[in-house]
Amino acid sequence: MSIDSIDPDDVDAADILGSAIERREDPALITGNAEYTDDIELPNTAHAAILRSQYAHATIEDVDTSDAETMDGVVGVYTHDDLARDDTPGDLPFLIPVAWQLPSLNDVDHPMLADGRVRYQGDAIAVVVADERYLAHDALDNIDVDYERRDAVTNPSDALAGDAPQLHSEGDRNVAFDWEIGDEDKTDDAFADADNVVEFEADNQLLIPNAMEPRAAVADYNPGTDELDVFMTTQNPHVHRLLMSGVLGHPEHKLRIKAPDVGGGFGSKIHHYADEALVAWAAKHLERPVKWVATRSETYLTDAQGRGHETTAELAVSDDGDIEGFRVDTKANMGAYLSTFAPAVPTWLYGTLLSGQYDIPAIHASVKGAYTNVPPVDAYRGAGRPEASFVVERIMHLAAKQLDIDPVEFRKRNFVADDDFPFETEVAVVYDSGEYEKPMDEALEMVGYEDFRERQEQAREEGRYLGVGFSCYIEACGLAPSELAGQLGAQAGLWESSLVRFHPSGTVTAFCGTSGHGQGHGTTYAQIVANELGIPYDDVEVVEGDTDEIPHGMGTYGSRSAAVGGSSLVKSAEKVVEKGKQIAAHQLEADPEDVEFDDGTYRVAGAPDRSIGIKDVAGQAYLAHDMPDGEEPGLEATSFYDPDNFVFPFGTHVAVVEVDPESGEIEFETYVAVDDVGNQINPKIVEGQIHGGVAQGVGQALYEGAEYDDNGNLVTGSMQDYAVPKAEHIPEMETGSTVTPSPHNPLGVKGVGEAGTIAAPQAIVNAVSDALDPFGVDGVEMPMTAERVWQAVNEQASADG
Ligand code: MCN
Repeated sequence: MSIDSIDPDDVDAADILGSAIERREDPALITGNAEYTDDIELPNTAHAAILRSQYAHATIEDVDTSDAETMDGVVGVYTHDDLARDDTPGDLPFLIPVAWQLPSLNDVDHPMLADGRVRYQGDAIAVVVADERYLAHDALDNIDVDYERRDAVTNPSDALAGDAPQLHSEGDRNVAFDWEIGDEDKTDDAFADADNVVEFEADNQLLIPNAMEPRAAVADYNPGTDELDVFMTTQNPHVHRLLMSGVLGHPEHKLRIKAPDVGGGFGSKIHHYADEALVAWAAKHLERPVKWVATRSETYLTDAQGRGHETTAELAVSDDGDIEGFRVDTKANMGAYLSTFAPAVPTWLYGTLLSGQYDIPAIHASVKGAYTNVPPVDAYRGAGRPEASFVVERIMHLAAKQLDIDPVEFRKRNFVADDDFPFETEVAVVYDSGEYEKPMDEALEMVGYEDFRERQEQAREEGRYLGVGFSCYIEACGLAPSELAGQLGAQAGLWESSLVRFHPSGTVTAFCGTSGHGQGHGTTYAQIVANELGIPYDDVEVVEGDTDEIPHGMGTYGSRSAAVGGSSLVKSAEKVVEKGKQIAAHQLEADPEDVEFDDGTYRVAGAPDRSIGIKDVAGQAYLAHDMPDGEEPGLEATSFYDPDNFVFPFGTHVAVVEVDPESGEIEFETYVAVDDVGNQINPKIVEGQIHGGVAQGVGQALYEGAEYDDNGNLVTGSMQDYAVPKAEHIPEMETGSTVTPSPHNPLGVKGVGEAGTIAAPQAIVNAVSDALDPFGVDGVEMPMTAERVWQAVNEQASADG
């Protein structure tokens, strides 16, 4: 069952919001007419290449750049000392922590180029700028680095052990922070009296984001005006402008960040990396455009990675199957330095979701962040929420099994009840709205659960091992509510801004501070604005991703664009309609109080023939000789929209697999996803986001994982070693949806961009665990390669004697 796209010309204007119209972005993207950063060709551009540490941990005794500097065509070679000698950026750390405040945060310096020490394989040491790209790369081979190697540590539990190699001189040297949430005493009491305690222990492996387009930047400096333009692969241009302006000491108002078309990000292009800032610095220093495009190997070595948790958890459950307490202890890999949002991910974005869809009366979680010799670990699709959902839904599976209760019945027994919303959890958030049984029931129907156990039994008799796995996830997204985020400890407010501008001819440009990079905002935002203004969809153009054009913005991540950016557009459009009413009343010689607006037309109440369309009003706003008293010409409005809560999408995903215990192979029989993302602006785009998200979840469950050897060398440093799933590895998906509008925004929407990724891994792990129940296997570590599955079966067989 898949939704068909509709030609927008076939949709009545009144139905444009909520229609599955085809994405307007796609023709350019699939015909080679998109413009990515690497497509930008400025005259006299020089090219940068970055020398990266070959070791994960070493002292740098010396960097000799003399041979590289004398190569024909090399324009400059720079190390940390060169930056320090320059007025900008001097010796500044490049990270300005904008993320959540943590009293225990041990914030360490992160120089743009190594200052006598490298802490992960790929840490930047020097930058070469040359007339040609390949020359710059060749010159890297002529830089001589004298390293003294140190021991490396790549996982958090080893890094936190007493005898671990220490990464930094600051604080308790491998401890990034120590954080907790919930009520420890209440949770201890729940466990003291518990009938049953269910235990869980598992890693949530490190993942590498793998956007189609590698990170890239082109910087252009005008010494006459001091204007510095940086075109780059960013998900949040205004945030990058603020951070880069601080790092370079360049005035914010003379720095422009523009995101051309961006080929995916999945979180990895939110963060402020050294590389893009170095390109901007070099362009300014050389007074010449400079371009840098990461090689695929560089993205593997340096893009901020995701997940990286080691967790133990316990669930206290009564004999009747009521959950009474939940205790979680997590060690989170932060990598070598703190990336932009990193501290927020394993704390507030993780701990606050540990109640899942359940009414759990006592929860306590503690999280320790550890510095290790891997690249910085930060937000990657889902960011903290997949890790939370994984722990919750794995332990739900194990608890149902231990208590011998059907996993569906056990979940339903503990769901937050429909009439308990808004529901305040034990971990600091208030869920907005939900009806958790609905998607569960729809998914059960779709998967044919009624007959499944019988089929499973029959198959087992034939020597075939089928398993079903559930994931009833919840996520918190629409990242914004400034006040709430502040109460949770965020340093910066989060909101979104937009500008809706009528042109005199009656067409509209809608500007928004979010910055889509694959999510189809051009389509969905135009649907929103056309609907609000009652004008044809084709008359609305959407602009994002340019700090010179858009008033301000916080960017696209945390599935916030529809709920916050979209709502901001509603507010701006409402202001436009209101101003238009004054002008319409003036034109119609009526009292504005008597003028009504509907379907793009202003009418005098009770006199339907006295009317004027909003497009004509726009013409009058710019061209008329007189305006109503107190009104300025023009028809546009700006809004900064700040909601009062997050939105909480939810759903049930079900995987049905067959596992061959002889070979360890896993095959999908079906994968069902029923999601509730509130009202849907465009069901086709929603479905596409779920498909993409589930594909990444399948990747984590079965194929992907960043692996390091004992020396901290990345052994999965290319697409040959890091198994991004191909189309043939993704199951045929059946999607369904329920609709529970959020009361916290005017569109009633919840986010969808991360839902699939949050939901999928544990549905698949639970399905494999269910299939292997006859072999006594409770679970297999992700990625569940055939080898690991086979080993799990055989180890259990040996253990059983
Ligand atoms: N939408 C809708 N109805 C809803 C909710 C959303 O029609 N109820 C539409 C939106 O209007 C938007 C799309 O669905 O066109 C996604 O909206 P939203 O959930 O608000 O998420 P964002 O636009 O903020 O996108 C961020 C999210 C994240 S956090 C990651 S990571 C991710 C993702 O989106 N990275 C992506 N999806 C991606 N898709 C692509 N192609 N590439 C990425 O890098």
